[in-house]
Amino acid sequence: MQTVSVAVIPGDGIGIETVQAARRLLDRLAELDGGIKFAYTEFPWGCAYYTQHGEMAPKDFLSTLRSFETIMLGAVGYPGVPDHVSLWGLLLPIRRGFEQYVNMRPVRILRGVTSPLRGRNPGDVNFVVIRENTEGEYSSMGGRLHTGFPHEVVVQNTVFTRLGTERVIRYAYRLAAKAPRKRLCGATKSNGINWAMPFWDEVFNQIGETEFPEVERWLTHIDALAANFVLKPDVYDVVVASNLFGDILTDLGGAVMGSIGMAPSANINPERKYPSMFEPVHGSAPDIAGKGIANPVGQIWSSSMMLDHLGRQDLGEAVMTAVEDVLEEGRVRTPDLGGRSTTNEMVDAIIARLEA
Ligand code: GGG
Repeated sequence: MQTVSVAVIPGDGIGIETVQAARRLLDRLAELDGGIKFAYTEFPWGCAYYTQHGEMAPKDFLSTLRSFETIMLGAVGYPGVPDHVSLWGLLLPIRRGFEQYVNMRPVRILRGVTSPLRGRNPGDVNFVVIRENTEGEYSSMGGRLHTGFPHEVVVQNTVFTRLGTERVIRYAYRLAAKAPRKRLCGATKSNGINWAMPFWDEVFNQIGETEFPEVERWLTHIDALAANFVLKPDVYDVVVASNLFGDILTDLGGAVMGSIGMAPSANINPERKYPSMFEPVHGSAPDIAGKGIANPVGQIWSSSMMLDHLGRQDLGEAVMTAVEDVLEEGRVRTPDLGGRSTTNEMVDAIIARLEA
C-alpha cells in the first residue's frame, strides 16, 4: 500500500469548496484502487488566518510543509487583504522555497466542452504552457521613493538568472522532444524589454541548437502569441514563458478551454528534492464563494497531475476520462459551463463514472 502524505491548503473563497470536492474524489478513487491511500493534514492558512494573526501562515510554514510528499492548494486572495500581501505571504514563497521552478499548465479542450473559439473542437487544441515559476518579473525587488510627492519614483526589477532561465527552458525542450510534432514556442518581448528578453532568447536558441536539434523552435512576441492563442491554438505542442507572461497566457488558455474554472496547474520541483504543489489556475472567485457552484474540474485535473507525479499515471488518466465522460454526457454542468449543477453534483457524477 502506497500511503501519500498530503499537505492541504484550501486557502480562500472557492478554494475551500474545490479542495473539499477533490479530496472526496481522491478518497473514493483510493478505495476503488486499493493500492494507494492519502494521509491529509489540513492547514487553515490564507486571508482568514491573516485577519486573525496579521500573517498568511505561521513563520515556520515552509519547514512544516517540507516533510510532506505533496501539497494540494486551493486558491489565495480575498477582498480586504491586498493581493500582493496574500500572494507573497504564502503561495509565492512556497514556489520559490521549494524550487518549484516549473509551472506546468495544460491547455486542452476537453470532450463535451464548447470552446468560445469558433470551429475549435476537443482534440484540436492540446498543448502545455511551461511557466517559469521562481523569478523573472515576480522578483520582489524594487523600491519606492518620495511617497506621495509629485516626483514619486517606483522601481520594480525583473530578474533572469542563467541558472533559472536555462533550467526551465531545458525542461520545456525535454517535454517538446517527447511531443508528436516536437515543437517548442518561446514567449518573448525582446523588442521592448531590451536586456532580459534578448538574454531569454539567446538561452532559448543556444539550448535548442546544441541539445535539441530535433525540436522545431521559434520565438513569438507575447502580444502576437496572445493573439495566436485565439487565432491558431492548434499549432502549439509546448510553449515556454517567463513568470508573468506564462501567468497571463494561461488565463487566456483557460478561456480558450471554455472556462478558467477547468484550468489545472502543477508547480513542480523536477529534482524531487522538495514537495511539488498542485493548484488550479483560477483564484478565489469571491463573487461565487460559498454558493457551492464553483467548477471543481480545475482542482480535480490538478489532482490528476498530482497522481501522475506520484507515479500513478493510470489513476490520473482514469480521473480525466471520468471528467470528460461527465462533460460529454452534458447532464451535470456548473453555471460557468452553462448548467445549473452544484460543485457536489459534479463530483458525484465524476465519482459515479469511476465506479461504473
Ligand atoms: N489557485 C491559485 C490562486 O489562487 N491563484 C491566484 C493568483 O493570483 N495567482 C497568481 C499566480 O499564479 O502567480
